[in-house]
Amino acid sequence: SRTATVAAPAIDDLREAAVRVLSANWTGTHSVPSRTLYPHQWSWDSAFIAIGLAGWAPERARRELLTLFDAQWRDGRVPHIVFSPSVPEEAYFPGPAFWRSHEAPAAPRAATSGIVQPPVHALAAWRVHQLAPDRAFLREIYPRLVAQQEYLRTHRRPAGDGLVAIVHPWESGMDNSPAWDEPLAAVPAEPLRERRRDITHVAPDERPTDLDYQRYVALATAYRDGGYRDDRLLDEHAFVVADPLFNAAYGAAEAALADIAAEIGGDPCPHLEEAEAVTRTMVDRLFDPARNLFLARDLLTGKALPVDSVAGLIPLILPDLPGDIADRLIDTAVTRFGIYAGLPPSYAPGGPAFERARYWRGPAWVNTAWLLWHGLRQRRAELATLLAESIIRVTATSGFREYFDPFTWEGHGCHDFGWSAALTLDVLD
Ligand code: 2M8
Repeated sequence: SRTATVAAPAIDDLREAAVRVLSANWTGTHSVPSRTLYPHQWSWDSAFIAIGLAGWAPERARRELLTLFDAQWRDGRVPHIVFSPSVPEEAYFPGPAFWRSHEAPAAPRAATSGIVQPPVHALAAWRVHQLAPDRAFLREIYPRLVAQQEYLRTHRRPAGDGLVAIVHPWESGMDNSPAWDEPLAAVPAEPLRERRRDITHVAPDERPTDLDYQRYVALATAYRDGGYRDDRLLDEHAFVVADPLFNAAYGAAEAALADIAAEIGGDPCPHLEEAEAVTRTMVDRLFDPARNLFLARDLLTGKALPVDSVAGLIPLILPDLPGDIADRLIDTAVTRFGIYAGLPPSYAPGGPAFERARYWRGPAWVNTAWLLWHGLRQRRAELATLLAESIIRVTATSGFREYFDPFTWEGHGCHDFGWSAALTLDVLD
């Protein structure tokens, strides 16, 4: 069995410890990623956390997703943060006073940010249903998931080439990935007027730099001051990028929506067609046959961003990915991301930007390992099992930390981190 390398009592302890973390992070309506560093609701964290809740608290799993979608904007966008009114402004920067969502016509009642994160929610909703079947839940969430995709399809394809664009590194979920170094260098940095809160919780050398933050804030300010509109992105915005992880999530969401539609008596065909179309476009536009990896593309310059990011392996979650491309990605995962030895690092070791403890510039993360596991299950079951074992061994060794040294497994970032606990539970069961 895939848990054979860890003694049975340790597995029970790990399961209990994961449940304790998720219970402590549950607020009554949703979960926080971390009580210290991230005290609000985050979009893709909630999707991963719902997966981990489904096995033992399915009502919470469904509530987690429904609470997030209660803050969906009228244009379909699902904000990357939903702010809790009970948490003081000073607890997180940039908070609700920065984003000023209420000034945007399409915004919901709750205060939110105005940007998005990878759309892994349809995948999560389907997995929640598989673990704890509930068609009424699927019927409730399906139209909201469709609207989320519709927003991306109609507002976020500025180049007209079928690729969905992100307008901020925060939208990728991999904030300071080396893949964003080149496009970010073109963004004018402005002095920060606010104090960063993140580095009061975590060592500065495990986080993005001040210069990164200056650019993050400048970009978010520009998008906000343009009313969070997407109609002139290529002419007016300074960061417009097609990311393989984001686009793979978008395509996998269509495949999951096909499953959901079939389950509730809807029509899966348009979703299947869209999933196939996205996959084809990604293979044409983002696959680099020399690196055997998908690369992000800067849509302002048209240039591919030649960086070995784990994001480039995530298209393995696309069910229609051609077998030869999948084989080449798996070869890269084994040879350059070392998945026989442990969890894939966020950025391949040996690259010039590699830093083993700095956030998305090298450390291994449980969510990207889980996505890879998910993508490998149908294709290479033995490798998927190995990854599941690695997730279990790393969190059993170092706890539910936010990220890990890819070689020593030493934990970094915050403690009691939601998706590390949730996704460990998922691979344990
Ligand atoms: C990190 O991002 C936030 C901004 O959204 C931050 O640095 O404050 C990322 O790791 C992101 O992927 C994650 O969703 C978020 C909360 O865990 O933290």
